[in-house]
Amino acid sequence: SALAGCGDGGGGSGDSLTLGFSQVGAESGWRTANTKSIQESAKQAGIDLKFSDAQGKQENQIKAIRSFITQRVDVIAFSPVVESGWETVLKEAKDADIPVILTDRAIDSPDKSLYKTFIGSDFVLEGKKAGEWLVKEYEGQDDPVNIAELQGTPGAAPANDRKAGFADVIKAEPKFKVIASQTGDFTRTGGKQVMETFLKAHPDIDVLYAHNDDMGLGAIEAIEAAGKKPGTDIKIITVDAVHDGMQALADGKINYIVECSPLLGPQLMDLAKKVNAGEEVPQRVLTEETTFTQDQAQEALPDRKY
Ligand code: GYE
Repeated sequence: SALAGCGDGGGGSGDSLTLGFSQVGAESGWRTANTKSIQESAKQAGIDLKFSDAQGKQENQIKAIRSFITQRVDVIAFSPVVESGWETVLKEAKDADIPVILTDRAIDSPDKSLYKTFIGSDFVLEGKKAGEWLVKEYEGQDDPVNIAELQGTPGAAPANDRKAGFADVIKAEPKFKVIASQTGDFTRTGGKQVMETFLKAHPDIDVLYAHNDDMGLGAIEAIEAAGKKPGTDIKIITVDAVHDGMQALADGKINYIVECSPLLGPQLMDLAKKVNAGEEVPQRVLTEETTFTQDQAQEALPDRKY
């Protein structure tokens, strides 16, 4: 521990770094892969990981962070379930001199001194990529395109940003109409249930835009149960590119996936070591990502790690 100049452990353990990590939960395939990446890379990096699962609740994350402060871990990292409401607890960490790393999701506080760095994807860009595919797909057609949207967890950065990026691109063409938009909470069950109600209320949905693969996969079940063909009768765009999503894309049930990488572990461990050593780190570390069509999914599937 960097704090324990005087007698931490003896026996050679004096150099080890303790990282407290508060995870959102286990809502999706993305999250499961992300947790695995963090746990495995902590082990590989020789970092003592204190892992806490918040089960989708901000109050649990705040409790976990407070307990990390009490335990005097060296570094705190967390993936904020929602964007707002973090100032108080992050000030407590700052006062205790424990550096914080935002992982995967951003917070909306203008006070950038509350954390050392933020590693994760550009969710607005992901939404834009989804919209750009749609614009190309319907190029030269004037008929209205009715879109249903399954949003992620209310107040979460990826839900807010994926919605905004998509809306920003499609607004250029009035034929695109979002006729229904609701949260499916990033889960398969959520996606299925909400899609069932969408289908009852709107028999004329042309396109589904789901903020993650899991909700898209749930929606596919609802579409099939309603006697329609996903990928054909209703075109589907999702975000993440986890294994089951990629399989559905390769099978023709999804039409396009915007990738969002969950493999943040190695970079996170690297950043944790640097901030613990007092080294400068960039305020923002972006993840590199691509997109997949059905053909590209067939090609990429055999080598996917998650
Ligand atoms: O896309 C979704 C998960 O924050 C990027 O959270 C993450 C999102 C991911 O539940 O599947």
